[in-house]
Order: sequence, then C-alpha cells, then structure tokens
Amino acid sequence: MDAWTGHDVPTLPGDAAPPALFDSARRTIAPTTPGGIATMYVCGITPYDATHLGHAATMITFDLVQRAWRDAGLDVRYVQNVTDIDDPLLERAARDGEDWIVLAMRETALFREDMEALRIIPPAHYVGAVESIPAIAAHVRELVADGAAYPLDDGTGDVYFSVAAAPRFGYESHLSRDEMRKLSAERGGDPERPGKRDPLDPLLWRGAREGEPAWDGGDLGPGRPGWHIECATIALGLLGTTIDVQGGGNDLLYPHHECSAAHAERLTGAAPFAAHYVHAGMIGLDGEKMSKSKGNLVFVSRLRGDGVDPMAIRLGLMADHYRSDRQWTDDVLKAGQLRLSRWREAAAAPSGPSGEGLLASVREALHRDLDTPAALALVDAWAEAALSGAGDDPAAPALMAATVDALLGVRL
Ligand code: 5CA
Ligand code: ZN
Repeated sequence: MDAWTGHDVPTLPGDAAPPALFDSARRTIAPTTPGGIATMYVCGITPYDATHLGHAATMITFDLVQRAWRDAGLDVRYVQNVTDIDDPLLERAARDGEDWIVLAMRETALFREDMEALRIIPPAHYVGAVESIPAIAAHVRELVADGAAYPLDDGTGDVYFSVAAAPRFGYESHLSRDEMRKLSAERGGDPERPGKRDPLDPLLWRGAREGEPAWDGGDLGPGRPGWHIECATIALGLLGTTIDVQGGGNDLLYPHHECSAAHAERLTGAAPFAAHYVHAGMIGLDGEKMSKSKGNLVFVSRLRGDGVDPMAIRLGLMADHYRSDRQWTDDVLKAGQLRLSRWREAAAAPSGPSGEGLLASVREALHRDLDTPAALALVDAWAEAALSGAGDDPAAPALMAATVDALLGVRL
C-alpha cells in the first residue's frame, strides 16, 4: 500500500557516526553497525482506531533512528507494516456494524495524515498483512514441511509453530516460562488451548470460520495469517536476513517479537533475526498505558483539530527518554509548546553562540541511545543564550534550525 508523503530533510555539515542503541536481547547499548544500507523493520498499527500519542511516540523514536543513520551518510531501507486483518479489527467492525475493510482503510488514511503532520520520514515500503498473505501462507507451509509447525487435529484448520523448533526461544525477552505464559494469555495468545504441543506455541494460520474473511492457503486450506508470522514474512521479504533494527513498543517484546524472530530464524537458518531489538516505552494517561482496549486515548488528530502544533506534540513526546514508560499530561504539552516558541524566537535572532558546537553536541547526545532529554536541553541552552544576545555567529541561528529539523524532526 502507499505510505505518506515526506518532507525535505536538510543536509548538515561535518561527519557523524551511526548511533548506538539499546538492544533488548543483549541488554546493553551497542553501536549500530550497518553496511552501506541500514535496514529497519517497525511494527505498525492495527487500524481499528485513530492514531494515539503512544503510536506517535513509537513512530517518532524510529524516525530518530532513521534521521541519525541518514546524518551518518547511510542509505536507509525502512519497512513498516499495517496489521489490516486480525481479531481486534474484526471485533471492532462487528461491534460498530461496519465493514472491516472500510474501517481499516479509514484509520490507515488518518494514520498517514498524522504521520505527515508529525514529520515522520515515510518508510520505503508500507505493507499490509492482507497483501502479504500469499507469501505468509508459503512460509507457514514451509514450516509445516520442515517439522517446525503442525495443524491441530480438532478440525479447525489452525496451524501452530512449535517453540521446540526454536532452541534459543526466550533469548530476546529473557522471561521465565511462567512469565511467558502469563503474557501470551494477555496479549492475544492462547496458552490454555487443548491440543497444542506446548502452551507457548503461537498461531501461524487460523483456519476459516463462519462469518470471517478467509484466503486461499493452498495445502493449509482457507484461512488467515497469525500475527507474528506476518511481521517475520514482510521483514524477510523486503530486508533479508539479519536486519539492523527491529522496532516497536515494549508491549511487543513478548510474545510478538520473540515469536517473529523464532519464525524468521527457523525459516532462514540465520540468527539473530535482528542485530538490535529496540523497544520504545509506553505512553500512559492517568497512570495507565494508553491503549485501544482501555479506551484512555489522546488522539493526534484530536490535538491537531484543537489547533495544537504537531511540532509541540513532537517536542512533548521527546522530552523524556524513549525507553522510559511515561505519562502524557497537560503540562507535558504546555512545556512542548513553550519550548517550540522559544526555539522559534531564537532561530530568528540575528546571531548566537557557535552553531557547529551545538550541532556536534546534539549529534553526540542522540548518538548515545537517542538521548533526547539531553539534546533538547542543549538546544534550550543555546536558545536562551542567543536570546540574551550571547554569541556573535551570524550563521548560527540557521544552523540551529537545520540541526533540529534534520536530527529531531522539528521544523521551526
Ligand atoms: N499491529 C501491531 C504490531 S505488528 C500493533 O501492535 N499495533 S498497535 O496499533 O497496537 O500498535 C502500533 C505500534 O504502537 C506498535 O509498535 C506498538 O508497540 C506501539 N504502541 C501501542 N501502544 C503504545 C503506547 N501506549 N505507547 C507507546 N507505543 C505504543
Ligand atoms: Zn509486528
């Protein structure tokens, strides 16, 4: 499917190295060391409701990765998916008496508009689950033929992946089996289902049910894809083995990313599936994770409709570190708005302290696992100095504006 439209990104003077990022599997910050082309797969939306600030924060995080790589002179191959067929989408459409395809198309269109407003550089490939079904079904058949997957013998046509076929299972999330069992029950899995070889085995293919959409699965019979194999197949097809970064929110670490990696590694024989597994913290509201199922959502489109500048939303979401679970409050938004107007005033100043100095220090902060609080504080200090008449570099305000545009995605 089509992504959204991008904006020009200024090219900055001088040299930058690719950033170091925290890898959940190794549990350490390590340099990203891409070859000539940096590859990234990010888990995108299930389009049954509008883009909320949690989605926005996660998309901004990986936008910062793409911006840092580009600044380091790398070509970036970025793929993002849309889970345009899955249980929650069908449930919402049934609840509202709506066609699930129309619902998915409408919310995906709104997401694109929100991403554009937030100046997220679009992925090179924006891919739906539905359009990927032939490739997904082929992978499921391959896993069955290889003995890594099996159909249940209850006549449903459901096919499961055998975690016993993934000897390193758990290397990414480092959870105990009990914790895995609990999380899979909470996050779309079915550990208690009878007939599975292991309670942790995830669904690969769901056989057709009365009243549900189904697609041709060849020998699998008609049905629709499981969730984890969707992302494994899309990533492998467009990015090949050992992608540089697999990203998403930390709610996806287990079971989603652990299982996607297990599927991909079994299919290719190459491990790890991703050199870095990068997880963004959860945005919450009133003390709870913002989620469609809880209904405590602040929509990007609603803020935009209220006249809030998307750049202030962006600054609000970057004010704390991307890995921390954090709350969205009115104060966070107000601080973002205030910061944006100070930066805009400072960018219009006749001169300021060294623009090169600011650029070097912002680069260095982002290089350290995307330390946006430090980067924002550096720009704040520069802006206050420029506004108080300190510094006599007449080129500095323009370089400051280009720096925050290219590296932080904030157009002043
Ligand atoms: N379609 C799947 C991924 S394949 C999915 O999780 N969709 S989603 O709509 O629920 O979330 C889309 C992206 O936003 C995911 O990367 C998810 O981890 C992230 N996300 C969801 N809720 C939040 C939140 N409250 N804070 C931060 N990120 C979130
Ligand atoms: Zn995914």
